Amino acid sequence: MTVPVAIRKNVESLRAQIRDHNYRYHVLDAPEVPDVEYDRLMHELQALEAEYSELITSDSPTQRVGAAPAASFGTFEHQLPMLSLDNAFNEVELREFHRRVVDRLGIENTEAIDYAAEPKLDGVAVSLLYQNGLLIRGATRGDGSTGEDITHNVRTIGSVPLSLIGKGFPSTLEVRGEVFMPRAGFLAFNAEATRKGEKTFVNPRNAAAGSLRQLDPRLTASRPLDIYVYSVGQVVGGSVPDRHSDVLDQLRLWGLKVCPERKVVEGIDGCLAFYADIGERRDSLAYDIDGVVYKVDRLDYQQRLGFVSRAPRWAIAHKFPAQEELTVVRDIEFQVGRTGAVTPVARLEPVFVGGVTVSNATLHNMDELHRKDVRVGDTVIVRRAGDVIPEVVKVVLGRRPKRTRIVKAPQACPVCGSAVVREDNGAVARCTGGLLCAAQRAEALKHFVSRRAMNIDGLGSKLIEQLVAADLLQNPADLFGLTSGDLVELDRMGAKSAENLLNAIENSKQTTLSRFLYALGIREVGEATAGSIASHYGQLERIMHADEEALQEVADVGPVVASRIRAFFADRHSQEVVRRLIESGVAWTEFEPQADLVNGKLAGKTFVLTGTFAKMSRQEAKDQIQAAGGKVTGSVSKQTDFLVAGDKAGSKLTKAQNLKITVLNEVELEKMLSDQ
Ligand code: I6G
Repeated sequence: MTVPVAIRKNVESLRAQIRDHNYRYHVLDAPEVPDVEYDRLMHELQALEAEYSELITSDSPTQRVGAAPAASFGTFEHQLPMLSLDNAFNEVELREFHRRVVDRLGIENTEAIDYAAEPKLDGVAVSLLYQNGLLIRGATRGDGSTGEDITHNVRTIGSVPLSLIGKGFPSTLEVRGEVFMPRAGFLAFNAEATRKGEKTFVNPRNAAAGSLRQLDPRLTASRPLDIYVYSVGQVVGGSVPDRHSDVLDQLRLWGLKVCPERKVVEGIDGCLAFYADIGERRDSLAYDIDGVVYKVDRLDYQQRLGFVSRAPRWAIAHKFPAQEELTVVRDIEFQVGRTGAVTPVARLEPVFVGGVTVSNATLHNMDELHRKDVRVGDTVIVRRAGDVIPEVVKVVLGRRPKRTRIVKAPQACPVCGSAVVREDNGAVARCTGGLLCAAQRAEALKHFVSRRAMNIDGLGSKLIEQLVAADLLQNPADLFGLTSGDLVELDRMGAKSAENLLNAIENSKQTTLSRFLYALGIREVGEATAGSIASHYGQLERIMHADEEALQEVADVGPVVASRIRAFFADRHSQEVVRRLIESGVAWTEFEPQADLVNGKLAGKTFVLTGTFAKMSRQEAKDQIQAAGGKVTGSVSKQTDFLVAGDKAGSKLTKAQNLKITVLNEVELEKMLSDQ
């Protein structure tokens, strides 16, 4: 049966639309239609292809997960070897690299070298081969000469185009890049695997490698994998631009996804600034990286520089300090947190990881301790990523000594001796001592004074522990009764430090309702929830008297949070603390919420703040926006209404501009706030 021309045309049109949506979603990060519309187009195409199977082509968007499970992977010979990169572990080694480049090229002005810089992703290197614009092969690096044929698996990655778009691509084009699993996808995958009692992955890199190594492409398709391409390999029947940075821009126009953090920098100072900038933002990137890569931008220079053994002379990976290391567990002890949760903590042989020496690592809770089966004497992998508390990732079973000690959950609180109960099916052990427990008291106070809560400068953990131990602080209200006579009795506290601290305590009294609520440390009430509640009610009295049903009208507040808030304010002791705090002079501006905020300009508006502001801190800006009914989130998306950009705004600004989001400066924000 011949297929009617109208059907053929419809199929072609559906494919073109789906490819365009894919490109906008994955490569431009600016989807144009909601997911339901995409799904509708896909279903329509699937239905037509089911009816007219002769229309199916290998690059149809329906054919990502085509192949049946394989018995093993075939091998694939790389036409051009897939090289590795030399590493620089510090500035001296980087400078030596630059010096070699300059000397070999015989260039006088050392700043005259442009480098194309980008983050080095922690994933799996792959090669993608396009023939006449169609993806015909995907392969791993392997030993550099021979890799594994993983075509069926790479085809399942949404951001890998099955066919190139645009014009002028070479008839044979090989691109190389890194397949990775974004952190959010990795955490969600592991959470689901834990829930199902299945194997979890140690880190996103292993998750990406394990997912690509599946013999059944349907399994790979179910994993949240992504790709950034970073160079070209074989190019036949066409050409690419003569600068590496332009090559990447061209690849993007052909539909391939390149890292948005890439940048051309000048000379060694440019490289170092890029390294510092990415290093600072490392933890807020959506994916794990282990360094940055610099490549001499001019391809004619690359050609002149050539290769040494298996690495190019024109590129180097500048590594960040390792985030994972091996060490030995000396002991496992229990710490009591603000809400009484008893957390197992591994005491470790000190080890240098993530740029600092680590001697303690959390084991999170009893479930984790059992699941990971960590014992005293074990060698473990410890991870410290950015400011996150170091954690024990897993035990290296091959190094388990004959004699190890298994640690059981305590029956009594290690600090106050109160009974410990088990919650959440035994996962969480909790001390029942409440504020009678010195540990819970100290933690509640540390939270109360913290930067995002009452923001009392100079009152660190050690000092609070001393004040609690000296019985000078029973609860947050006692802070406002401290005298310089109390303070000078403490270790290493002179009259001047005491005076500074008392000033800081005094200055903290003028606050916002949102900060005050957050500072109270009500269980499940984090900063965002406190902000929503404060905006909704505007006045503390109203919150204290709201019932659970009313509380659930607040965005983000469900039955559990509502019951925690109710229970907190129903408690006589909490009421007393709140009363004393207010009597001591803790104050904020109250407002009429419904009239002001529901009709106010900022109600329902979502803001993202980036860069450095001249007059106010980012936190102050956030507080003011929330107090005016707006919402502040951390990342730019199509849901964002305004990006407020301060000095040195980076990728968020670019993203907002791409998404055509209104960008405000600090002055414009102030005006908007004062117009309320
Ligand atoms: O392993 C690599 C990671 C990132 C690379 C690489 C890269 O560029 C951003 N570039 C080359 C040329 C090579 N390996 C060989």
